Amino acid sequence: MNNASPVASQPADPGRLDPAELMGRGELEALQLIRLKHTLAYAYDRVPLYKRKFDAAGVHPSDLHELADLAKFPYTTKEDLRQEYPFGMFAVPRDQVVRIHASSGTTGRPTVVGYTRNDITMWASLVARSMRASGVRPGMVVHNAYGYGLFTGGLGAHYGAEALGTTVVPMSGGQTEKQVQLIQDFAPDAIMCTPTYLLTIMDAMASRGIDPRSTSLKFAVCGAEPWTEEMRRELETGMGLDACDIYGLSEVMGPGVAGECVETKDGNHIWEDHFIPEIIDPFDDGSVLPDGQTGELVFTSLTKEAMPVIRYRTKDLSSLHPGTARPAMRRMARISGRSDDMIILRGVNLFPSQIEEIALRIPALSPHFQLELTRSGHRDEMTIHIEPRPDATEEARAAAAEALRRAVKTYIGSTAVVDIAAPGSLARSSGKLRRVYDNRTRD
Ligand code: DLL
Repeated sequence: MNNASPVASQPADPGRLDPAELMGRGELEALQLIRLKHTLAYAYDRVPLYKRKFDAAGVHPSDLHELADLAKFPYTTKEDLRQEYPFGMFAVPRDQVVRIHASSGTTGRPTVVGYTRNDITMWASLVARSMRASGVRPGMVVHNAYGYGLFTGGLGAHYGAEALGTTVVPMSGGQTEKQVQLIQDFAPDAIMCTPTYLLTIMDAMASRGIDPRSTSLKFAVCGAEPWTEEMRRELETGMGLDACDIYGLSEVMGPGVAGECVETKDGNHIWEDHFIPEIIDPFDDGSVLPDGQTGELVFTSLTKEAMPVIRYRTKDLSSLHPGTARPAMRRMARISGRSDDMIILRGVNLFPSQIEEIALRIPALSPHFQLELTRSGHRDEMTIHIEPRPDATEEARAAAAEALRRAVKTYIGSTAVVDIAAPGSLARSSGKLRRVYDNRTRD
């Protein structure tokens, strides 16, 4: 996509790639095995939870002889991390932990994660690697609109941008008017924020009479929430830039577990010299699935000191594919959703990203939508509240609503009510956008 872009058409500059990005698969796997043996023994010796779990499963770090032996080891879940709240997962004395982050913890206790000084350096280098893959270069100005604070997005992107040698503007999320002003004043080359927040910024520019395509921005590095190829097209054409994905989660590190290459734009390459990915069957017995099949993504860290994670279940649904621009590193398919965010509507499973994909193919519809779930009697209903494009006529709006209703029925199998909302009436994102409002009363 967007192959006409000047940057996308140039080959990557191998002189500046991390040597690990140029390894062959055999060399990479040899490195993984050495690091994995170390990590298993390190976690077992230093974190009581791992010792308990390994002992209960009857496995010992010395049972790992080849990479495939990892499947013998037990999974780690968010629940495990919660039970060790706040610092029980740390493998080093607390005074060696230089930074704490925590997940939002909207349900139950937050999950706390910690970093040694080396962890921070490693994390920054991987965010820098991801940014570079997405087109950002030393010397550029980077506008960072990921939220700063306990969320890993802001500081994670910040340290990565510094490590890459860019000039970082630590704007954080929110204050959209100010974002627009600073983008005009500081002329950044790249922006980092969630895809839905970039949409908010783009709309704010347009409503101030600024052509979003006229700014200095050439690259966007967007992640922290699911998004689609249709949303990429919306942002790229609307803002005249190259938009790439970046993936990560606090428990495993933060942003930069995987990043997308601007020259191929075909999904995130997982930085496998630091993390081993697996795909497992989330609904069955948790067995490991072969590459290409969709299931729950699981990660084992290979170089983390403060908080190693062994077979951490992310709840993110994806699949693994061979590397392209970085041949030895596998790619992950776009996250279709989280297994615990899946909407089950009258027996049909669906994710908001499926609605995004369908809606954005209908020219009169905008990317601004919310899903509302209600129950009348024993029947669950879903209403898609969606804004039309402001210039769409009344007839076009009505036709679009009908087209969306029909496409949802055909491609997803669900009957939905479509409500065309007034332009500008739905909540806008300033970070991770909430798409689903579940108002079903529990029986
Ligand atoms: O969202 C880390 C991050 C910050 C990634 C900035 C990228 C950019 P958490 O708050 O712990 O960490 O949320 C992690 O967000 O399990 C996914 O469900 C979702 N997620 C993150 N990146 C993507 C992405 C950060 N590129 C959770 N596509 C993960 C889809 C994503 N979902």
